[in-house]
Amino acid sequence: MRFNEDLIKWTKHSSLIHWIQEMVKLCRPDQVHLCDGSQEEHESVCAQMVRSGTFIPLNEQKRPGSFWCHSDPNDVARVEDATFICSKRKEDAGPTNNWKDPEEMKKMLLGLFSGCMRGRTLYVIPFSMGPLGSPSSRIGVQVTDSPYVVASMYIMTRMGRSALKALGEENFVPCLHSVGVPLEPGQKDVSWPCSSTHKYIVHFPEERSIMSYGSGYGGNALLGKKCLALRIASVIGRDEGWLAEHMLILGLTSPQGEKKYFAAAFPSACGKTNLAMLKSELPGWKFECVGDDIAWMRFDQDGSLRAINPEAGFFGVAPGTSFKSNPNAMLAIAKNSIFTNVALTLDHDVWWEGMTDTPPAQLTSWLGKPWTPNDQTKAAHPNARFTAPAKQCPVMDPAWEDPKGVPISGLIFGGRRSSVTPLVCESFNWEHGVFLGASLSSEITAAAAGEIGKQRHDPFAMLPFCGYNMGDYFAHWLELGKKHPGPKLPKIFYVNWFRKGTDGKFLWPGFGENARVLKWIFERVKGQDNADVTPIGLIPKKDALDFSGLKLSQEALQELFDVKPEEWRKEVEDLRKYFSIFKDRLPSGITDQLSQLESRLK
Ligand code: SAT
Ligand code: MN
Repeated sequence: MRFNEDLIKWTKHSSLIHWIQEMVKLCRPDQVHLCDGSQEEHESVCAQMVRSGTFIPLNEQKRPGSFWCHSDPNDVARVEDATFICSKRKEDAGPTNNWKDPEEMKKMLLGLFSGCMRGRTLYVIPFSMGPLGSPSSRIGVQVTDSPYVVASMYIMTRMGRSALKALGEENFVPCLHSVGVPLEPGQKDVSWPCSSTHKYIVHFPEERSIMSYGSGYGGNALLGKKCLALRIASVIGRDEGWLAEHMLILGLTSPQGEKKYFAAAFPSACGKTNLAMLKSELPGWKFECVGDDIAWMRFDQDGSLRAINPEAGFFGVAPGTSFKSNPNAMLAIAKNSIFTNVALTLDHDVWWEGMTDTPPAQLTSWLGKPWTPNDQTKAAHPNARFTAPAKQCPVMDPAWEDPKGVPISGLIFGGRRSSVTPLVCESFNWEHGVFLGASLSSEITAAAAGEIGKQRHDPFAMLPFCGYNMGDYFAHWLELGKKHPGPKLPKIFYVNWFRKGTDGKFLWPGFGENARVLKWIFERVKGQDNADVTPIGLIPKKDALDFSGLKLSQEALQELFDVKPEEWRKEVEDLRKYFSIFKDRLPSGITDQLSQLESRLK
């Protein structure tokens, strides 16, 4: 095939050339396309999807350069049951990951991949997670038969020839992906091909490679994101002494002009994107965004924890996003964006629940069917997504692409808890903070296929994303704090925007008002003496949280910070049971913290 000539012109990386040739032999595509990453190429891939019926172009006047598409109704979220960590030893994947012997898994997958791209084009996407050429960045090369993936990776990563150049002859992460629907001669394609029988999202942490089969959806198919930047990167971070986390990164500037950066972990679809680009309701306090989903963090020589955002775009939950809840996201998606599983308006713009108070009178639903407000179903899927270039967000931090990363002063964990945990609390120290991260639990959201609303433990919001034994991961966190003691070690906080009152309603307005909580956190990292000690951690002293201009009843305030010992004793019991799944891989630091919490509650 002709691509070989280009390939050797583009790179001298012999094992990369060999790997690509092997993948072509295995998958047997009709054509091979090496992605150069140019805008012309992006436009032509999108135009081709318009011709094939995958994409509908949006109204050029309203949303230039943008497209609407809807997936197969069975391919709308990450498939955690079908996600595997295939380390050599089962214990190294740990009790929170699905595991299969790597040799067996590979054998089975090679069977599935064999000839899986017949009738299709195989695209080769070299991509950089992290700014091009930054020593903290990692290069992956994804082979895929999905043009939707190519167009999305163009937005989400730095991809193409520049990434190959940055790679030089260093190691890369091989990422093989197929939608798993070969086309027989004359067979007509569907608009969203995916396998109805086999889905596998598989990671080989020792050889640092990824194979994903059968799904075209975001987290299953854009392999730079959850697969590389979290699951594989967490393993690399463990081995090299840094952290790959499911965290947004934001910069906060006080009215006095002082700036601090924070990184915050929340499970998928718990408001990370909203917090990352928050429009402050507090006069004078300015928020800027470095990233909305993933942080790679390492300590520098001065003992500062520095964070980079490995991504170049946002793959955010659309429903609930509006000019009220997140105006900066709305501006970021004003052009050059891809919308998946939202509703389409008659004049070819997009709509979703929560975008406006009243829905348009007539829509095409995410299922591609006519929809009116009388319909009982939702017009957009609850996990519908926008894909938009980060640089279009009006509040990107000036340092968001700084290869050195930004210095982190505080780390924040949060989950969706209707009771028990208060609006905000601060850990007593690093070890206690790691315990707070490990104790995170949250209600399941539509971001993953599963029982929505059910409470589950989601340590560090990394449950679906940690590429090794979660017990070892806790130990890694504890170890890093020990290695880097001193004034620059970030303080650790826990927040809960989702606590409900006895009436079942949210106690806290959330969104822009979360700025008030961030302000207290800012003051705490500056060393302000405005916290009270409780058995579970430090909470704001009375009147230390700025509630100016906010209508909040005295009872609501009381309930937001209520620490009920009997509830917390239950929590301890539940955590003890949960942590026992890690057996001998649970570090003593965590058990010590649990016992200390228990005795403080007495
Ligand atoms: O995993 S995705 O990238 O599809 C979104 C998420 O769950 O955070
Ligand atoms: Mn996420």
